[in-house]
Amino acid sequence: GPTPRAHSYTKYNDWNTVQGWMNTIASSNPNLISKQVIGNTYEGRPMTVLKLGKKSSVTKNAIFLDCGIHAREWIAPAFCQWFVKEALSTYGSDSQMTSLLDQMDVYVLPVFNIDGYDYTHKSNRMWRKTRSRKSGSSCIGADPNRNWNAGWCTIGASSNPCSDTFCGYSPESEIEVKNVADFIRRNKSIIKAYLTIHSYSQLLLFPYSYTFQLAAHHSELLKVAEGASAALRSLYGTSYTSGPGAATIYPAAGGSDDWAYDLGVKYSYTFELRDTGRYGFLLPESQIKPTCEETMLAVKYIAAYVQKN
Ligand code: ING
Ligand code: ZN
Repeated sequence: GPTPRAHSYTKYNDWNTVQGWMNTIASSNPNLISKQVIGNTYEGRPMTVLKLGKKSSVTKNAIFLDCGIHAREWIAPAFCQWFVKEALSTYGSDSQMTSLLDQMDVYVLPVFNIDGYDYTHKSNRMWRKTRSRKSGSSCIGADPNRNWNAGWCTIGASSNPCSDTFCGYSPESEIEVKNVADFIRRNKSIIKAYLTIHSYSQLLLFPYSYTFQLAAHHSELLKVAEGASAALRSLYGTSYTSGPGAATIYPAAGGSDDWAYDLGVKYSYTFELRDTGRYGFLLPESQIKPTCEETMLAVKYIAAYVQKN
């Protein structure tokens, strides 16, 4: 195949470059990283999860982190790559990261919607959905954040295959969603937190989005979100709003955080990273570093809380 471009943590790497980076980083850090393919995308690309953590003889609890459910939200995969780099480079020197990876594993899926991400690099920068096809419709793809079995397609989602928020033909009709849902179901006894990275709007959301009812753990989820947002703000003053999805952004059924929460993963959060609309999805590469640095503080805050609870 073609030679991958050089990987950079301060650039928006295309899929081939991310894939090459995963191979390199995993083989250079065998003591802290292992790779596993959890299935293939609709177009046949391997969905590779990086498991970060010190090897242990006892079963470790874990955090699941995914980025890039939506194809055009390029800062999200950039954050997952940054997280992996920071985890490796600060393990052994940063006491919090060391203790986190000693006690827990972090499963990182750097690009969830790989087919869509590839399409945004090659054909249409503003594509959001998957790239699945079905005979009978000329429209392509479903919204992978409307396709989970959580109030599926009841509110804030469309049953029109041509819509950008098409919920799909059934829950988990999108193979990428099915692959991740299967992985989380298989590991549900150990997964204590589910974190999913989107952009943009500077929000830290938690269940529910499919209903205005408050989650059973609403107060605790809000307290942790506010602590995480304060940690994030401490670096550059970037302001985040925290709250349940339905009331904070808009009601929307079939989202991954609601699904994970209803499965029993209590600490379930959706990040909407920078900015608030000046650049939107087209966040300049010059903002990758500050965005990732500040977001690390919020993710580490949540991880530390989960670790001690
Ligand atoms: N926002 C999310 C979306 O899928 C969201 C908001 C979060 C909806 C959680 C449902 C559940 O529309 C972006 N920017 O994608
Ligand atoms: Zn999104």
